[in-house]
Amino acid sequence: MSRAASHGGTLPGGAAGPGDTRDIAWPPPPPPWQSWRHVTKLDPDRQLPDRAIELVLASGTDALVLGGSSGVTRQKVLDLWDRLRSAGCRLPLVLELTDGDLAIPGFDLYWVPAVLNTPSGAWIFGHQARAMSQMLTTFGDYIPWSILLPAPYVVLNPAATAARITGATALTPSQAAGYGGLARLWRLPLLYLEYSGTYGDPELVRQVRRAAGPGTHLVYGGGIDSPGRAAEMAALADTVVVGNLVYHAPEQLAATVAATRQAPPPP
Ligand code: 1GP
Repeated sequence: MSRAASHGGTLPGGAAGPGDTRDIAWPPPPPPWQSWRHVTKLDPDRQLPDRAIELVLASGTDALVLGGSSGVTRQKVLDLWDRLRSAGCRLPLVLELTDGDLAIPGFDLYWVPAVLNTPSGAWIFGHQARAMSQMLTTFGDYIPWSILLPAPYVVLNPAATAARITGATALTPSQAAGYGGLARLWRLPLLYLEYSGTYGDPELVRQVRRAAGPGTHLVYGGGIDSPGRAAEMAALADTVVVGNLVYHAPEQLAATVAATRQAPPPP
């Protein structure tokens, strides 16, 4: 049995995405996400000028993640995806699957988020189980398991929307390291330290990196708005994510990519 067939063959109806009606093998092989050093996050709920899209695509970033903490709808994702395709995007596209309604076929990879440091179990697995149930009902054998990736978050900026929604609170470096140790214990392939909107504590990232061990891919996001910050976090985390800069000063994104590439990978 071919790889595609073993995972479900072609898409129902042969749809590959907006405007594309060819049959395609589904799912494609997972992209080499472990080698991505710099990822750019685009929020389908935010206005993004054409010029900013051009600068993102020219920046040298390794991949694009489409996602946001609130207001993301299926139509907004499709609209942004269409704009990226129209602009000639050839980068791997990741969709953050925060809701069953966002289960849109055709992305290269899907991050299925959970927030680990929340007092509410609903944000750890409750919403995800409901979304998964919906997907099992809707897509059944067509669920592309090989390109679904768990994205467990530790949310570290109490002022961020994700923290306010989930009740996540600030952590000391040693408290955060506990989540790194749990990631190692549970063999989590990825752990996302999310400071969205503010620059994080390098010492906390260092301690989490050490606790998580080599088997967990550490992602850092938050407040990277200069080459210096990109370099500092890229030396501590396997992947750095840049979001807000695209909306405030997209012409500076390429410099964060260059700094990330020059930084030594974390020990
Ligand atoms: C957001 O981690 C990303 O989910 C990036 O954070 O928007 O602060 O760059 P910023």
